[in-house]
Amino acid sequence: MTLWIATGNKGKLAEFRLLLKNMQFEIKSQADLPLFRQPPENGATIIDNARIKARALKSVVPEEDWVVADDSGLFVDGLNNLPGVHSARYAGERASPGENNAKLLKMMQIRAPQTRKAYFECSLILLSPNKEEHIFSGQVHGEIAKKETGKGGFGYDPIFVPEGHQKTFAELTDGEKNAMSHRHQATLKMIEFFNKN
Ligand code: ITT
Repeated sequence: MTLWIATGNKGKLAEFRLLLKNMQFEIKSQADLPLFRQPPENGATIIDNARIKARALKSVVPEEDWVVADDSGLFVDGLNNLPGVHSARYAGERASPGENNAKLLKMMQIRAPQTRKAYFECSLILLSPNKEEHIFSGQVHGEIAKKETGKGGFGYDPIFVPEGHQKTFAELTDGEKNAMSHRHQATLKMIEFFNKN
């Protein structure tokens, strides 16, 4: 069996490979299809966006294959839950992770909210060979750091300190982040689904 991961984000893909390493299926990603272009992610929620990505990839892979798409975001209490569904493009359409992090830290300075609480949420849309849809979600809670720290991970990892820790996700090892991440929580539910079916 083959599971396609509908992501162009190398950080996410690396995490999925680690999280799914004990599963029996072959893993492929849209990077194996150089001509594939992701459609615009214009959904109102992260579930909508995951569905857009999963359906687009499903339409071009062999019919007997499974597809999973991840849409995720960072929801910051003191910023009315922004960047949320806009996490990838918070500082503009082609913003780099550094630019998104800088904008978020700046917004925290300007708004000076009483709390720095935030959470990452990940929603997975899994499509079976006959396009049945299964949804799995996971969250990890924590706080926004005062500055960027650490070189590991990707995206907002240098400014997110998970609850009960003093280090940002980017300062933890891949294994440490994976053990508690939103993506891990959602992927565990997907693994449970595969093991039951
Ligand atoms: P794909 O759509 O191709 O999967 P993407 O990077 O555009 O890749 P999203 O649309 O899901 O992914 O956007 C999520 C944003 O949140 C993006 O900027 C990520 O870098 C960030 N993000 C998601 N999960 C993260 C994590 O585990 N650590 C840090 N940042 C994360």
